[in-house]
Amino acid sequence: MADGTIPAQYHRRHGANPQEYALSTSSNTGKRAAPDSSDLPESPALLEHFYREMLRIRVFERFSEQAYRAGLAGGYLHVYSGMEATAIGWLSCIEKHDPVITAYRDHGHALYLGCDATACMAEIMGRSGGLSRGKGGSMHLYSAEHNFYGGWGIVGGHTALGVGLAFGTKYQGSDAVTHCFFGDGAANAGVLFEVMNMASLWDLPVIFIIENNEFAMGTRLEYHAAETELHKRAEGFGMEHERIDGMDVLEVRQHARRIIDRVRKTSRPYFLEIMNYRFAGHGAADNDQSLYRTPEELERAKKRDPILLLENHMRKNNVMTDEKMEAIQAEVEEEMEKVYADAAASPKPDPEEVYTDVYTDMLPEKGH
Ligand SMILES: Cc1ncc(C[n+]2csc(CCOP(=O)(O)OP(=O)(O)O)c2C)c(N)n1
Repeated sequence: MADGTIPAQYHRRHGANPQEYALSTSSNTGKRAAPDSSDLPESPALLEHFYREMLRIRVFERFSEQAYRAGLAGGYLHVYSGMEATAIGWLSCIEKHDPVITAYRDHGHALYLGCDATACMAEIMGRSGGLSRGKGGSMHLYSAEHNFYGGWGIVGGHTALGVGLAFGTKYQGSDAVTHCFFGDGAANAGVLFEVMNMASLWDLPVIFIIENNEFAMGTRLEYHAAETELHKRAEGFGMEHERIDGMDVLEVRQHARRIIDRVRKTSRPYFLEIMNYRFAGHGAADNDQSLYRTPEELERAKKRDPILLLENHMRKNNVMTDEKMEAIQAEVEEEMEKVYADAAASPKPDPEEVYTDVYTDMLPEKGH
């Protein structure tokens, strides 16, 4: 609406400004002390690293959308724009041997974990140089080398795999912690409740991370969740839980350090809800966002763009000049232009590839 308020039809019963969901505390750890990120002892080099990596995801995905519109990317494409601080702040604190798994909104996680950007783009374009040899597309980035176990399209389904990963590492005697990301919509999937129970019962070192971007496709949180503080669901499973802000990369990092350290030491699962906001449509084919949000709401959310927040932080603390920021932006643009061109030059997979990496009886030599 013109005055920036959210029309009543976008609410069910709470009536609050959807971007003002309360941040709350873990029931088990007392009051949540919000960290003041301006006081964090992060080095200028680390801030520059975060800035560059958030831009890399943002620009990479702009090119991936370009590929989709140009007909170079088939299937689905879901971008992470607005949510970058969550993956980066969190994954900056994990150990190399920690498994990571997520749903189909997976570009940011893959890039930050070190997957080659050209291989990621080639995967999105269905090329043989792709991370999954062009057979998975945007939703199925995967790299065992980086302990990144996908990239999954069945909403909520991969949470069972996440718990399986945690079971596996514990069984092997490793101190690894599994980081299992999923959306607020996925938090309603029945399988999640089954595996939360197992994780708690068996003391599995897994962190369930809800990336609550306030929407499941075009369905707002209030419409799909009877209790909108999703983290509270962990109560029923005797698990520690809390909700934090996911727009400030430094704040995410500070919480991540504390929580990951705790899970590594205790081998107890943790249920975390990170509040962020999706700037783009649900997927590249979501062309009518007016069905579920107003332009004013989006505009207001963009005032807390994670890239902007970090720029402000660096300016305020004299860590980086505007000229330097512009230089990094130009470098990232140049990098991703090349990534796009190189990925597009990668050949399509050999048709024979259709029979590799699949479990089937229907092989040509069997006469099918
Ligand atoms: C089991 C299942 N049901 C429905 C779908 C269709 N679907 C794809 S994405 C999506 C919404 C999921 O939203 P959320 O978990 O919040 O993730 P986000 O897209 O916000 O990252 C749905 C219902 C699906 N892929 N799998």
